Amino acid sequence: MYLENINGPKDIKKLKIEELKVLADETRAALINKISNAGGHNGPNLGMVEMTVALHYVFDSPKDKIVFDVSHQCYPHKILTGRKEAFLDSAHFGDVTGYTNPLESEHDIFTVGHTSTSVSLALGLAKGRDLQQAKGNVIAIIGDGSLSGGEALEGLDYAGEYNKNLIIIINDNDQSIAENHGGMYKTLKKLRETNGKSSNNLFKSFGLDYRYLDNGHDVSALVDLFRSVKDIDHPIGAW
Ligand SMILES: Cc1ncc(C[n+]2csc(CCOP(=O)(O)OP(=O)(O)O)c2C)c(N)n1
Repeated sequence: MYLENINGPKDIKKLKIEELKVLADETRAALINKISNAGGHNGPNLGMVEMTVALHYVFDSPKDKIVFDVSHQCYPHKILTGRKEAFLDSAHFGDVTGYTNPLESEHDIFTVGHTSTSVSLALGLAKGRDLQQAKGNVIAIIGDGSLSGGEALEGLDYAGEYNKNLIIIINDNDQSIAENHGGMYKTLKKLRETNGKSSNNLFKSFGLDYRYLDNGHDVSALVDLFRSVKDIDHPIGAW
């Protein structure tokens, strides 16, 4: 078992790419162990397992800052950043909350539960980094449902004219708490149907650079994608 030796991102980086797939499977098993016995957010977290493994493999948290939208999809992140007992051992299920919490870990940047916040929060962190002339990647993760909230749209608009490192991962699983409504969802559908090639591209319209990945559960493809955008010198939306 790899997971028993994982106490933070440094341990994940010791693994080979093929081993990451096994770690993802073990992380998913830990997740299911907790949510099937104690409840919690199922779908958002099951969708994030491989992505979280790849994020911590490529980026250097906490120097690189990962900002989750809503943060209800942070359970794999908690499992991989020193809090696995809260998912493996029923006596410790109550040790962690269902959202990111800086009191729990240096890898959690904000206490948050509202949708549509991650892009703006990440931009604030990026600006702070720039003012201090510091280095590091800032990564915002946002789902398709949260993308239509006003604060997310303001964040994307500002990101379009920002000129330093900012990576926005849009996790478009075509799922939300309820059905998505609004014109942007036609555009997102078109992007999914064309493997990101549709000329009608919401993110490019905001002035962002853009990459598309079809299979968000392919850990090796995710590692390649994240390596290709790590330390980028301008904002980019990675799908
Ligand atoms: C301001 C606000 N409105 C509504 C909610 C309720 N809510 C929680 S998650 C969610 C949608 C999540 O969908 P998406 O962003 O696509 O993420 P996914 O769960 O698919 O990863 C909503 C509306 C909230 N947390 N905050």
